[in-house]
Amino acid sequence: MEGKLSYQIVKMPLLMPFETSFGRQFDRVALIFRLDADGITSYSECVTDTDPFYSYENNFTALEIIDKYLASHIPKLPEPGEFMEQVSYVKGHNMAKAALEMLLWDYHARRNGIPLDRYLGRSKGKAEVGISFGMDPIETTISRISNALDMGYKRIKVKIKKGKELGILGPIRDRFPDISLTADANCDYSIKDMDLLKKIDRFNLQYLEQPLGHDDLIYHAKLAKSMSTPICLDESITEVEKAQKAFEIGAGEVINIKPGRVGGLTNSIAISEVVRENGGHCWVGGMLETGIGRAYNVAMASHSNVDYAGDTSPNSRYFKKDIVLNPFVMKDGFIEVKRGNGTGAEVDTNALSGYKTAEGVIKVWKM
Ligand code: OSB
Ligand code: MG
Repeated sequence: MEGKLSYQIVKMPLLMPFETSFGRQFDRVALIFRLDADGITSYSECVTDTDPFYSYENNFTALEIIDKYLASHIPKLPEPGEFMEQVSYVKGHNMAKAALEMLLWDYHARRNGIPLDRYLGRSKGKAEVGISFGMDPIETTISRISNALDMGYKRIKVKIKKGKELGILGPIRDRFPDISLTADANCDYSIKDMDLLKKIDRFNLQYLEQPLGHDDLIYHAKLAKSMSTPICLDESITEVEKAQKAFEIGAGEVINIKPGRVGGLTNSIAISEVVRENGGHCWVGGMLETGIGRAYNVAMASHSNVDYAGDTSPNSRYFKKDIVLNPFVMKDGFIEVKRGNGTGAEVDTNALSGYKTAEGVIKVWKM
């Protein structure tokens, strides 16, 4: 059997800059993988970017880890779960692992002639959609929220940072007293900011996402006990066992499952099981993916263990032109998942070439 694993790096300008507590992003520099095997072509996206600001990984560490340690397992086309066991000796580097694990999900789903969400199992066939707003002048944010609500989004999330939270959340709550609203701090606070964080309780958020350190659970548990707002963990949950520990010590009631952050869809499903067993809630987040990466998130978001609206907004809001020909559209706050076999994404190879800044072949094989 012949096969090839290759990659392209694409630099796609964002329609609007996206500002979080860790910086302002102007483009999405995406690392796209392509697997050709048995006449099947699969694409996946590594959620790393150029900088190690959300996590320690970036496009270059991911490429190196894939090239040096992970790619050698691909020619045998293992099932995704099997692949994850084979590469468990590599510590961390979940985003790199996820990029190949997802390729294998798409490959096997296509080989079996079924859509990815059905191959994952227990699909609801659709995903409830929320939207995440970066930090902008408050009038801009308010008008964007108003548009998003008109479009049918089920939940509004805004980025906050230390010292700016009251000025962001106050005016939004005044203007939209009843909407499902959440805030994401991307680790900007420390436990010493407890008194400030408690002031957030007055805004009646559905949850507060990742207020404290990227690898912290203990102080989140301490904070969760002193706030009425439920805590949602994003950065801190990098493994299935961390999700289990989070529930054991009460570090949060909600988990933002990002398939890229947790090493792929096998671990995403396992984390959703932990959430269900512990009576928590979960939803599927995003990393400003192109239409290639988004498709994996949407498949996971349709899993019946996922009970809250995700950051799975159609990415026409981020890019003027996507690199897939059939990007998801939202209707009445839901995305219908089914579009054909595997992820169903039809990659626009012209658009891909247009955005390309680098490419390479990682491995070619004949068995
Ligand atoms: O923390 O959820 C986050 C984007 C980049 C890095 C981190 C995060 C985000 C988002 C965007 O909130 C969600 C999306 O992809 O629409
Ligand atoms: Mg987050």
